[in-house]
Amino acid sequence: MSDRRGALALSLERARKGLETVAQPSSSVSLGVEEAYEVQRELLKLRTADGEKVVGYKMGLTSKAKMRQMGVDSPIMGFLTDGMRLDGSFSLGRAVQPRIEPEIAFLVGREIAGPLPPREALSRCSAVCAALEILDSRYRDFKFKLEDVIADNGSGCAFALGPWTKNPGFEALQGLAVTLKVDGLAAQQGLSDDIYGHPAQSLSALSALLARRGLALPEGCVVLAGAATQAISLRPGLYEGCVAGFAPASVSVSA
Ligand code: OOG
Ligand code: MG
Repeated sequence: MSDRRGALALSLERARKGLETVAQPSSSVSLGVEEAYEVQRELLKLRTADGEKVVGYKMGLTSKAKMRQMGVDSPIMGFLTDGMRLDGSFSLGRAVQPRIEPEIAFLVGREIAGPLPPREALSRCSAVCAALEILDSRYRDFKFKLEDVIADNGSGCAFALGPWTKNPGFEALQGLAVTLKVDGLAAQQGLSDDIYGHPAQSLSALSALLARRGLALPEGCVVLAGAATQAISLRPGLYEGCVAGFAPASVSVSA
C-alpha cells in the first residue's frame, strides 16, 4: 500500500467519524479508478479493525437519473457493513449532508463468483426487497469526480431493508414502479428498468467488478442495485422506499 492511499483512507474515515467534510482528492492528485478502489479497500480495513463486518455491497450511479444528478457517468461499487444497517430509525446527527434514495435489494442464496450474466446472477438470489439508502458524501458540497466517490465508498452511510420476498424471477422484476415517499407523499418516482436497464444487470456488473479484484458475493450477502431516481436531502420525517408488489422499506428520521 502506498502512503498516499493509506493517508486518503484515514482522512476520509476521520471526516466520517468527526462529521466533517474534506477536499476532493481530484482537486490535488490524479488517482485513477484502480487506485481509488484501493483507497476504498483501505477504508474498509479501518472499519473492520473497528469491529464492523461486511454484510454486502452497493452499486451506485446505475441509473441515468443519478448519473445526471451527480455528473458522473460510470457505475461504481462500495461495501455495506453491519454498522450501516438501520432498524427503522435514523438520527440526522449521524451525518453531515445526508440524502436518501429508493433502491431494490437482493439476498444472495448461492455464492456468485463473477462475472455472471444477469439472469444467472439473479437466479442465485433467494430473495428480493424494497430498500432505502442514505448517502452522506464526505466531500464539500456533495461534489465529486468518479475516483473521489469510489474512494469515499460511494457516499455510503446507511441502508434499510423492507421484508424479504422470495425471488420472483427476471421477468417479474421488469417495469416495476419504484417510489420514494416522504410522510406518505410521493417525492421521487422511477422504474426498476431505470436501474441499469434491469436491476439484475446491476448485480451482474457488480459480480464482474468484484471478480476483477478476486472477490465473490457469498451466500447471505445483501446487494443494493442502485437508486432508480435522484436522491433528495434528508430532513426529519417518515421515508418509505416502495417497489410495486413488495412491502416498503421505511425509516423514521429524527433531528
Ligand atoms: C454516489 C452514490 C450513488 C446510487 O444508488 O446511485 C448511489 C452519490 O450519489 O453520492 O448510491
Ligand atoms: Mg444508492
